[in-house]
Amino acid sequence: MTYQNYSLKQLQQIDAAHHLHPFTDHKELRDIGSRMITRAEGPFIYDSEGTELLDGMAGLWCVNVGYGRDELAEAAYAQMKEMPYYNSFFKCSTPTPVLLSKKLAELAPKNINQVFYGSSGSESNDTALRLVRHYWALEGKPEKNRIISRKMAYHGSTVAGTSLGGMDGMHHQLGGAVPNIVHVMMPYAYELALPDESDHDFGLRAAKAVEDAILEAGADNVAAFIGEPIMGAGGVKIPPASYWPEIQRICRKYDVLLMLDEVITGYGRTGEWFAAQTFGIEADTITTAKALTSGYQPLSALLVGDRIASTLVEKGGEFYHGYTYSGHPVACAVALKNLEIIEREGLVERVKTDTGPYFAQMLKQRIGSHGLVGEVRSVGLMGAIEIVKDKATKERFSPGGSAAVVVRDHAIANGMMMRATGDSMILSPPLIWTRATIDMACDRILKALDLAEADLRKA
Ligand code: PXG
Repeated sequence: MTYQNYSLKQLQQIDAAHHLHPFTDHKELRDIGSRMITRAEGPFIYDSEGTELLDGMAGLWCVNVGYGRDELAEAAYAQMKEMPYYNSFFKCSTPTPVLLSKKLAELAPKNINQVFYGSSGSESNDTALRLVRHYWALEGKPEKNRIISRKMAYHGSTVAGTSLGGMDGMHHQLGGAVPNIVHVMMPYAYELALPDESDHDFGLRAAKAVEDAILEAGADNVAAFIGEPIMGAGGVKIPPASYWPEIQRICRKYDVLLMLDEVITGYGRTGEWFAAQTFGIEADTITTAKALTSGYQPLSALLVGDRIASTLVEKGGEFYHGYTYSGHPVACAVALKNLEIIEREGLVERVKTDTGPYFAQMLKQRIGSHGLVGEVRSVGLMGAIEIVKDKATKERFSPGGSAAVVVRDHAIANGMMMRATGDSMILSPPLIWTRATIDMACDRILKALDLAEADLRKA
């Protein structure tokens, strides 16, 4: 590639003239110009000006094995040379998705043994929605098709993903969502628990909102409940321990399928291969993408439980659904190698027993005591820092979300790439982070918090 022949300014001008970005105010971007990320190695990314940033977000919650893995490039190269593409329609298959499916069936919870591929989390959620509704139709209950989701959920950006998700701004731009999807409260105690309510009781109340929605519709009209085990884009909202077991109990009681969206939590992030294992829940579908290839190739895998799969196989006939790139051989070759690296380096176990607990401890001890921080929370290597004006009363700076942006800008200026969502600062680093990397991140975040506090208290 010859981008080196262009100056940053030139690239920014071309970017502004021709490139529409995701989730971006284009006027604003055109005024300031994009930061051009040109290189990455291990836990670091580098921009065109040579600035080094510690990547606290693993790209966009995906680069779990870190950057610069020659093995992944070689796996893609070898597969492209041998056979870059063939489809898996029309009674054909190619070897890499076959072998990846076997591997995923081994890693997944034991009731899950089948995989349907796409190229993104959004596509996989579209597949999941189609599949659960099709399941009930095949079972002779086509009216059992309502899906219960949650406010602030993120399930992707296609029409189905947006409809399943609970982001108001996205719905406002949709001009009509997929019908029969309802959204109930999210299980986020820090903001939504009543003054004297314990986390445990709040978790049960948040689960009760799902039961109420089932009763309101009538259980015969409800196909499934969908949720991220930990809400990611909504701000790393970690539910109380009482929540998921209660959701499972409610779903079983009313024969409502349980769909987990593990696009962020899958493949080691929470210290288990899947957060279903972290929370001890059994799901009928698990949507995965992102870290399946550590972001080196676009690939998603919907893991389909035996209950749905056997109906689909035995009673389904042809399922009129699939993508050109379902089971793309190159993406699947990269996924196989990526999973091999995660296993060989013991990254899941390391998050569970070493870096995850250390991350939690450092967030609490070093970041949690800062004057701008209302709460820190984490599971495995997925965490958030809640920015407040007043620790005691939980009062926020106004307008909502503006303070976290100030912290984020200082973080980036001090070598720490983080994301701000609402008033939450988010961390979801590569699983290769060591204790030393966590220390480095905390140093940089503390500096950013100090600088932001000076700005915010002065303003
Ligand atoms: N489900 C979940 C839980 C996700 O986090 C998707 C589905 C959709 O995946 P695709 O591959 O279609 O993007 C996601 C994606 C953010 C951010 O700002 C998060 C995502 C995507 C873009 C931005 O945190 N998550």
